[in-house]
Amino acid sequence: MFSQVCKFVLIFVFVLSSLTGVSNAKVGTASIHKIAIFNEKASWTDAAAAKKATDFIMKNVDSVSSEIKVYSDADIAGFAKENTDDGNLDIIITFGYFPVSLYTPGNKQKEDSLAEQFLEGGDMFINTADYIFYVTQGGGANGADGLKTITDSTFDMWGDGNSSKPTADGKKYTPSLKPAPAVRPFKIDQIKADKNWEIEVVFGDNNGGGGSMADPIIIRNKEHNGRVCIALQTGGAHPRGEVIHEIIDNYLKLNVIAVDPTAKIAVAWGDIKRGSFK
Ligand SMILES: [Ca+2]
Ligand SMILES: [Ca+2]
Repeated sequence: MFSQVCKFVLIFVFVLSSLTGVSNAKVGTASIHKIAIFNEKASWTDAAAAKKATDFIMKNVDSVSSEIKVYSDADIAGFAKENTDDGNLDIIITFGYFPVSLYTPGNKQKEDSLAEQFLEGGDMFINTADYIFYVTQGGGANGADGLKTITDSTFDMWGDGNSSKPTADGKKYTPSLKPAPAVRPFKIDQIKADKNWEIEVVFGDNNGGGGSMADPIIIRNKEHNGRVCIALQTGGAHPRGEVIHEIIDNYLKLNVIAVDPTAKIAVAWGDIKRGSFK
């Protein structure tokens, strides 16, 4: 009943904002369209643990308007192509191994990889276990340059010995998150120093709030709205599926709206007025 009321309110607000041309970025309408999970290969976790986390996410996530599906390396390229620049927020989840079909190993695709296009279309990567974009076919063939190349930044995640505690937002949104090693964190000062990226939310850091090394965290690009989320980038057994599920359903569901909502609504309303709305 409550969710039905919520849906009604959201539809009402959407219609109202369409009519007035005003959009509230905190109000979402089915904000997440599709989720693709890649667990064919993993690093710093094993196939069985990645499968278990995948099952948990697929069983529990309820804020996706279209579908959640597991993709092979061969097929995930098609997912990325179909869902880039489609006006919806789509998510690719990885377990420390990055698919070859999205990014040719070795960082030769400087700007034109499917991974970078997906991100720059306003979509999102969530990664757990090993360093995001680092390990691929041939082991660490992308290395630390994978993150730099795909995000057009100088970010690194060398944080050996670091550990993470839930922040206030972590306690609020990700109750399954417990203090844990976080040896490949985002570095807060690097994000703040980059004119193109900003910190969206920190669920855990080395200080339990206001720290310098963050994991889990979501960063967002100010221009294209693409998001990168890391969650428990460390080895060993952790509640990876639970925390990712909570980030999606407790945080993203309430705080994220589809890509560039104002422009989209304006275009849609223009189409309605011109009688060309499809
Ligand atoms: Ca999309
Ligand atoms: Ca690039």
